[in-house]
Amino acid sequence: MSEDHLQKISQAIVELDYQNITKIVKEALDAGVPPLKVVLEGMAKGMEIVGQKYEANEYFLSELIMAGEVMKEGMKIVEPLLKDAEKPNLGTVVIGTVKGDLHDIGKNIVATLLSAAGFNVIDLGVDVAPEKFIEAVEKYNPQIVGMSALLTVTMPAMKDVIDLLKKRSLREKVKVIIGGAAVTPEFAKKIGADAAPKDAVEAVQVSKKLLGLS
Ligand code: B12
Repeated sequence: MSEDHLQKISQAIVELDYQNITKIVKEALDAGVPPLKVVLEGMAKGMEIVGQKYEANEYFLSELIMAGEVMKEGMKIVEPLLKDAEKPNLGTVVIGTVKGDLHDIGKNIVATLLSAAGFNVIDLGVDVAPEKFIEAVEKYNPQIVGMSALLTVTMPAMKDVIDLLKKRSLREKVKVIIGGAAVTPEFAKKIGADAAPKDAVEAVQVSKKLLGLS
């Protein structure tokens, strides 16, 4: 039953069904499908298929843009449900998508779940220059810096941020987590990040672990 709803959601993203995504997501939630499942096994799954279609030249840039809009529309319904009123204070996370990269759907989900878990999340947005990450670390004194990159060409910008943190003697003060479709634990190790959680759920678990909270 839950599978049918998730399949419908994923299909709505793939078919770029902006008109009906709200209704389809609401139906799933009303039927008791957990909000997190709606995001990760419904909408994110659909985005994966859209990416494959783009790679196969079945979809083009306009479809990528539309799919992003459909997912954002669906997120509007789910996001409030992921955020809890009563939360512990686990620390501060500064997060952003690195310079040159405009993908923010995954980063936003990570930010939402970290916030729902009790972290104070400072979201710097997209196309964030290394210097901006440093300024935010100096201003907000976070325990964790999170970086997102979806393009292989923008992944090196993550190393630029880590190098700049080292140069400013800030690296020891923060844990660094990175993510995005092409990011691997090996890459994280190579550039000197602390971890590369594969999705938003793991991002929360790993963040707590890095701070000795679980
Ligand atoms: C939607 C989309 C777009 C939208 C983005 C809209 C938006 N507001 O984000 C638009 C249309 C703008 C776009 C543009 C482009 N895109 Co695009 N896009 C995608 C697509 C289809 C889906 C991405 C997505 O949202 N996935 C859903 C989310 C939920 O998943 P996610 O981002 O991976 O996030 C999860 C994890 O990775 C992780 N995570 C993510 N960030 C972080 C951060 C931290 C700290 C942690 C811990 C975890 C974490 O947790 C998330 C949630 O579980 C992907 C295909 C794909 N399979 O990834 C291509 C894709 C990323 N795009 C691609 C390309 C080539 C482009 C363009 C260059 C196209 C062009 N010719 O112009 C431009 C580049 C623009 C730019 N400068 O950034 C390629 C990249 C190839 C590569 N390896 O470099 C992909 C892989 C498509 C493909 N198969 O070829 N794109």
